[in-house]
Amino acid sequence: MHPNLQKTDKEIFNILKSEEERQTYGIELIPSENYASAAVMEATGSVFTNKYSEGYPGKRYYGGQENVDKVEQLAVERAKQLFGVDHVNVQSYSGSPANMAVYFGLLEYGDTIMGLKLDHGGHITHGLPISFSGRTYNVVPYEVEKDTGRLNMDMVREQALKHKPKLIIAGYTAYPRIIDWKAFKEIGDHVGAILMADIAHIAGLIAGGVHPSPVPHFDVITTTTHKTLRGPRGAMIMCKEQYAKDIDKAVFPGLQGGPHDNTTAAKAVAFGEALQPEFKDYAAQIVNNARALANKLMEYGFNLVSGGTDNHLILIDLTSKQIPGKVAQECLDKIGLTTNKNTIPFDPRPPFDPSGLRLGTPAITTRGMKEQDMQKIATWITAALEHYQDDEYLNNLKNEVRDFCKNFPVPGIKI
Ligand code: DSN
Repeated sequence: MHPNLQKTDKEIFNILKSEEERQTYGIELIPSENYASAAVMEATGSVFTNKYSEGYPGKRYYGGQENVDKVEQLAVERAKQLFGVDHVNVQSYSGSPANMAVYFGLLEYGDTIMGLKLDHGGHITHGLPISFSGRTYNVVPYEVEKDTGRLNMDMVREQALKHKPKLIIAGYTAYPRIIDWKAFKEIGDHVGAILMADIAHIAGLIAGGVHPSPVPHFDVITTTTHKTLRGPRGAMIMCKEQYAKDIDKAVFPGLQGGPHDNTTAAKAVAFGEALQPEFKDYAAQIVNNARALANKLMEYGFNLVSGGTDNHLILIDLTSKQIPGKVAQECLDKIGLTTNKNTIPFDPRPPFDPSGLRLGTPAITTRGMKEQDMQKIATWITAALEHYQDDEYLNNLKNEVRDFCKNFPVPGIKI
């Protein structure tokens, strides 16, 4: 594979081969990652990367758009069909610019926004003080409940009533439970707030019918396209018709220049894949795998934030194991299990060395792993963390993991 790269750029070729090895012989447990299909990668690497197309289909600032227009229209139509929304903008470069576009299009600087705190499971762009969102808007964050690690909608309502935000954000990066969209709608209606759902993590679960959809209740919905949705790196914004013009203007020319047409083509391919009946089975298996992994980890004595999972992700509170998140992540890296250290709600430790470890099942489910394989993964996690200072022991586990991975090919990689 990659014969041209091999000829012209040995350095990048070698690093790429090494990454293909890592992805093939390791177990990918970062909940925001996935393996895009070979078709999605072909579109990403296609000649559409050569084109400029500022504007929207039928209204561009450059010539030669007859194919790009078709690609973008297909991406939009497929996304509409997948999520049942009025309007879609598929040009956002990624999740953060998509969120920024919503604020830029629908708010004035200084308006009040309400999102879940980052260390409670929110996202940087939902109002972290040092991000553009925290510096540009008046942020009144909400939190999860201390005892349960879950959202308590009475607490959310209280915060909204107190501050009357112009925009309320729901949708998270480290929240393992079902989101009650309807309860947000009631709160939004009560205080007159615009509702924005950031479904980046769970878009594939919603498309696959295993998590409720915010579409009937929310005004604007952003999502990345590369997580559970299994497309290329990128994002899109969906909204009710009344916000369509403002959103489109905010994306272009408000924030962006030319869309990445190769990515748009790959988004269209991924949406086409997600419209196939087998995507529903995939989404259901992600959740079944996460539940099986969570149950086994709890059986082995791990504390999970919120006591388990309803979706694709698991947040382990390592406090009782007396091993910090950074050490745990590095230890698992040594045996080929890729995870990420993560804060837990009310974490006394700093974000770069927090008390938690975040795991997820989208990528391993793409490889065809099932519930029985989750038992093995839970056993490896437990054994590795119990022997985190024993390199020989960890090396033996690494070989076991490597052998196991040979049974599960990765889409688009031929070693
Ligand atoms: N970086 C993503 C995640 O890992 O959850 C969120 O943008």
